[in-house]
Amino acid sequence: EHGITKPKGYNVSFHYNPEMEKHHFGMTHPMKPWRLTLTKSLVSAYGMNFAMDNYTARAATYEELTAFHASDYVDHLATVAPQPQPLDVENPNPDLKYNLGGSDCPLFEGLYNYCSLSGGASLDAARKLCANQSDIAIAWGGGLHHAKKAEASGFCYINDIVLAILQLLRIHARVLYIDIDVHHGDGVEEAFFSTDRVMTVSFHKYDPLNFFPGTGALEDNGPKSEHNPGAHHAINVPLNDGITDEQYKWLFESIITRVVEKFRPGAIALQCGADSLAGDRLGKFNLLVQGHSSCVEFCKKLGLPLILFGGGGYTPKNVARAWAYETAIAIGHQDDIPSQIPIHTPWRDRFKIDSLLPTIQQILGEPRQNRNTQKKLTEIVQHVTEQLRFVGA
Ligand code: V1S
Ligand code: CA
Ligand code: ZN
Repeated sequence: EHGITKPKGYNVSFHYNPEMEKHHFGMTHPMKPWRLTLTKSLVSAYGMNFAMDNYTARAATYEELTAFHASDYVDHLATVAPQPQPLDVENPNPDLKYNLGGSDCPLFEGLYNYCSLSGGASLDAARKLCANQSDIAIAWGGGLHHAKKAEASGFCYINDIVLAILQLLRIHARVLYIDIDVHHGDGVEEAFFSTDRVMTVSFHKYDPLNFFPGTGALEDNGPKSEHNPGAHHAINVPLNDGITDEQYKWLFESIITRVVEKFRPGAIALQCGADSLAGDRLGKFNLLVQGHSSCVEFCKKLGLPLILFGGGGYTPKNVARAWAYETAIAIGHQDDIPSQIPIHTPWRDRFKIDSLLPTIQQILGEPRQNRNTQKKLTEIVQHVTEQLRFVGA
């Protein structure tokens, strides 16, 4: 009936827990965990599950979370009350210390469960790669790149990416982290600031005073403090509104080709934040699913063990399109899935447009003004090339 069968010669695993969608950040909050359900329903409607190993992700344990996070922070996360604590001048509310309870990182029912499920999915994915049981492992519930060792930030409480990379480092001498979320991957960058075993590359909108988190300038390549092996191992690609598929693909491929050549990673961790797509509620790029997913396709072709994480993405129907199409790329079926969203897809009405790959006109009507000049993009590639002179043997 459907033509989707297991790819020969390599394995893809899909790590997901339907419990994640039951958590709510609040009505006005842009992060909607049910986008994961929408993604999963599209993946299943296309029959993609027949071509991968599907796992119900477990929750990460306390010990696993504290492999990166401070135990006092994890202890606090495990006990926080969704209601604001009464004001006590003698004992200041510890929520503030950990940046919890504000509008970006609210306290909600089941928060600790949500965090450990996201961490568990990414850890399971990393372990499948380490055990050589998967060539590509997918964890769309992960990708929460802003979380710090002892602090929540930008909708992220537990940095599942750092936890996963720590696993990969048990097997691989060097791991390459790439981040195509519209925001700077600051938490992952900072976690590996002092090692030359992880190189981080983030593509993001950069406008320090007006766009979160405000870090990630071209010149920020890791602290150049005395004998820091991590110096030059952070690469930042600051962009402006309106970047197109053609420009993004060119930049991505130019930079990643050079990085892989010099750094020679043993595995790649790719954060696929879908807020870099056109029509996102927070992001303002002009990327289509085609351009976004070309990054996944390019990484797959490098032939290294690959882990795919989710991340941002605030227009759920477009998030589901991108992550479903990127799942198709992982299993090698992107060219033989119908371009029309299957009629039996649950929540099909949510997609509005019945194409899996809508045009920019269908999404936005008029594309956003592109504020990225080719001159600036060429300068970025030039800067990266110069940075890479300090990297590798
Ligand atoms: N941009 C943006 C944005 N929008 C919100 C927000 C809006 C409505 C709410 F009810 C709650 C929050 N917060 C922000 C950003 C954080 C963006 C995080 C992106 C996460 C990721 O995609 O990279 C990975 C999952 N926060 C801010 O801009 C901070 C403020 C400075 C302004 C907004 N207010 C609400 C908080 C402080
Ligand atoms: Ca990014
Ligand atoms: Zn984002």
